[in-house]
Amino acid sequence: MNVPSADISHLERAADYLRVHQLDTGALPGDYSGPMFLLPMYVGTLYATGEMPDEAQQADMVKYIRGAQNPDGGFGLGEENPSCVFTSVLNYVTMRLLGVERHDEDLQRCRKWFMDRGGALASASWGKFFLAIMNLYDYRGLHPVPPELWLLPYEAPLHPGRMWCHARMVYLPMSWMYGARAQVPLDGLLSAIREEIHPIAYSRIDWKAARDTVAPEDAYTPLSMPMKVANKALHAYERSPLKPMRPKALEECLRQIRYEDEITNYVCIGPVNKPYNTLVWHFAEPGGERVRKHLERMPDYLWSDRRGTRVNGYNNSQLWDTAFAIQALKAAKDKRGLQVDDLIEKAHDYLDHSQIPEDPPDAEAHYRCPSKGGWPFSNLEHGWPITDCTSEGLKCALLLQDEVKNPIDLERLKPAVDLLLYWQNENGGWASYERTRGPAWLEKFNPSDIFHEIMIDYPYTECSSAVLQGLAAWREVSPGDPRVDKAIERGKDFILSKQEADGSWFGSWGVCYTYGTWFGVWGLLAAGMDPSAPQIQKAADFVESIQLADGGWGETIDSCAQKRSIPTDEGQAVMTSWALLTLVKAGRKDSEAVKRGVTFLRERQLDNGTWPEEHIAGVFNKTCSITYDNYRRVFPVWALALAE
Ligand code: LAN
Repeated sequence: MNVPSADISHLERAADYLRVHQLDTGALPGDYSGPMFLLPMYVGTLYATGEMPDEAQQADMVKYIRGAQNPDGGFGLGEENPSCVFTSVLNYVTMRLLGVERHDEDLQRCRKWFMDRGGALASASWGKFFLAIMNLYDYRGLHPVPPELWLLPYEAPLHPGRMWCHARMVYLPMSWMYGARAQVPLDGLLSAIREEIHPIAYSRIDWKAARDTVAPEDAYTPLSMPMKVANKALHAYERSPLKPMRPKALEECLRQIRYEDEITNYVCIGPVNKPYNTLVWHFAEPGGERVRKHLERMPDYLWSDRRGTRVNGYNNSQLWDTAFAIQALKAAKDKRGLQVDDLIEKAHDYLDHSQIPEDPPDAEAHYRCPSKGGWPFSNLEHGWPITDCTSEGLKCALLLQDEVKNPIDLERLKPAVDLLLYWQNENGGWASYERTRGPAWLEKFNPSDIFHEIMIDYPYTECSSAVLQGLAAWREVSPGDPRVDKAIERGKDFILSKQEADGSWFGSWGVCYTYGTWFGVWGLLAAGMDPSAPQIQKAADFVESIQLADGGWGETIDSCAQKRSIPTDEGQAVMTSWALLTLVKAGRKDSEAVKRGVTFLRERQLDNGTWPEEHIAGVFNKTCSITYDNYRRVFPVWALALAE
């Protein structure tokens, strides 16, 4: 082991912070909030079921909403996004449901912002849909979400089973509620809100016209021609009194929902289908056992701190965060002699306990893949395995073989490797949860208005790189499997095909090119490319070219929607770390750029060992920002371990 004598007190402080905050399970807790439509759906669901949180929690939610309001009065899609009608109206409604009076100053500012743009009638379709459930919007003002799609043969490209699982699992309860025209009963408060969010009296609204009104702020993905044509046909179908397949379709939706609920222990795959599935059971079996089970798991999604209470973008991000922490700490131990055996041992426990032991029963009838050996993003109860999470889990398990008391047996890792191989797409890349199941033109039927590329599970640079790294680590301990060799070669070609002309890679799940390029470079190196290869040197040149004057790196969330790197005004610790990780592995450890980056990180560290909260570093579907709170506690450690 190479243990330099240099001062490592800054790394020790960073580790101390993690030590104090590590949970008994070994995981690291962290804020994973940011999308501004989640708390409204949560509160609306509790309001509908008559299970509103206690007063203290309600006040804490109001506190959060007020803090997230943009200076112009509106709310963004995510905390760091510019205002849009969708989340402005939903947060207005939420504050009202939480007991804030309509004359409240913040509410007035919010209302003015969305009224100037046409009120709730100009919201993206996801907002209108939720308002329809809450009886604040008429179902006639929605484009149909036909449950009958679930009865199509799987061969049909439009079968929901071919969609990206997140879109599929959100549109599933939506189809049921649309088909059943489910709505909470109108009460005094809802009647009042109805008149506050629309530009004209509720009874006079032209619902048909409202279907296609979308404020420019909400129309990131305007409806395509084919979608418009399809909507016309679907409306004709809705008008016909005879819908012979509807009862069967609704039954099929319930069957799928039941499966998702039970297999995830009522956690559900994400923060949208969780409240939606709860609502479905509230309407289908009011006061029933399923509603109770759902309500019990609602708080899994909450996050509270001094900024107030809000809803996370997943039930938590613990496996993901813990896997990166393991790799950062192990690097700091190996390269700098940091004493973190206790932390690593506990984190390994979490890893050990969150590997998925079995395939889901009757997987095919529910469009699920095998899961055995995989790792989820959050925890075992959630249980949906993900390509890159599985690979990060595998990497960590291999990394700690000689490190912990009870390393995960290699036999247990074989199914993880099989899963990774199974998930590879024909073009060599890996998508997020499943193989890509539908054609790219399905994106033309994206009805969301506001999210981009949600219809199918696309192969991503990040997921592909993570998997390559896992397979390469596996090959070290278990060489000679031609399936693995071939998968790595094909994966490498996929990553090369995604490199931009300037040497960078676009990041889909982190902001933005610093994230994508880190994965691009590490993926190619794992696949056996030499750091001196022109593609890697070009990537390093790109990274150096976007270093900021203060020695750090930083990109804004707009970089993701606009697909070009847009600098922040100051360096950001997390993005600086990604850049350093890239440069060091590209053979530039001794460069001036790396030295300045290291100084930047060291100077930015807080007394408590972490780094300041800064611009949001996570993103999804090109437009929505999401907080990865632990990134600022983990990535600087990793970068400093390797770069100093
Ligand atoms: C996530 C969270 C984890 C994330 C990573 C594993 C980090 C990534 O590498 C692959 C994609 C994935 C799994 C991911 C996909 C999109 C999610 C699920 C989210 C960003 C968390 C919330 C978001 C979900 C789609 C929000 C609901 C909105 C919809 C448009 C359906």
